[in-house]
Amino acid sequence: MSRGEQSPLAADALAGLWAQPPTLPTKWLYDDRGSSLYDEITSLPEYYPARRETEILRAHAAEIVGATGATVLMELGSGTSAKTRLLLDALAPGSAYVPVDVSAETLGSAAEVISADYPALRVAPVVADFTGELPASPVAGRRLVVFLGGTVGNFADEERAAFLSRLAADLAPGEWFLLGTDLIKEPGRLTAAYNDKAGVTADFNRNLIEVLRSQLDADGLYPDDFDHDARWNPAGRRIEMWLTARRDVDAYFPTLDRRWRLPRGTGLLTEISVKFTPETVAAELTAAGLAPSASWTDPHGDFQLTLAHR
Ligand code: AVJ
Repeated sequence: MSRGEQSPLAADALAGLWAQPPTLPTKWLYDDRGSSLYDEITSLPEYYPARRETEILRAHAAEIVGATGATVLMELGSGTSAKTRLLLDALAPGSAYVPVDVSAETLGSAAEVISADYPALRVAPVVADFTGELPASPVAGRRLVVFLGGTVGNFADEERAAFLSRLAADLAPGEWFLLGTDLIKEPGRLTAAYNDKAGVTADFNRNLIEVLRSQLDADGLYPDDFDHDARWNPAGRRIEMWLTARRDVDAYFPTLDRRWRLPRGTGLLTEISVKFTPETVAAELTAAGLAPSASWTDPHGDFQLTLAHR
């Protein structure tokens, strides 16, 4: 990097750490270690969303893919692609799978495993940050873009509206979008899902401090100086993950030539996870310029998949 230029993390740190409240874009939680910790989270007893979404896909994947006639399945934030297999199983032979993820390592190994298990499928991974624009598909064909896991809840309300509108604009008429959303439920179950007994979510959250320390060469930053804190914000209809300082934090970022102070008891907002009702999902898709055509929930009514087309 030439003089005066900043890494993307440095630019985000500069914009977020000194804001009130201090915050950082959630994508920095998902480095290779973070992605693998998130993977662990998905099998925790308290973390129901992944299991519920899998139940829905197990019951309805063929119906969903069949309704679209898509030959290209583009997955945003594909991670390890475990749930995607249920959709891939329903694709016609000769179709393509285009996983899109920020973690090159996660993407590479997932793509390799999928290629080996699905010889009739063309696998064309794209390393990209889809919080910007939708990456162009390396393969031609009618797309079904899927965004699973409830990850759309990581976007704040205005960002989410902008993201959905941009996505709608990038789809051609007749192309499809499948969205996974977690539903509002009893707050105790919501907070438990983000505050597991084994402490995996706490490690996942604190990993952000290690990302900052190692990638920006920071002095005076220690993951153990932060408590993991997951709160339900009923007005914002969202879970908020915070890192709360256990003592006065006084760190130095040589690349930014700046001190960062976080007084004991105050927090850094690291992730939000917005929760929905069937009505808010439909309203948001429609406002973005998409036409919701069907939706499915699990028998507990915990999670929802919604199919929409352009
Ligand atoms: C990956 C965004 C779907 O919000 O439930 C899980 C991330 N963070 N536990 C979510 C997460 C802490 C997860 N998403």
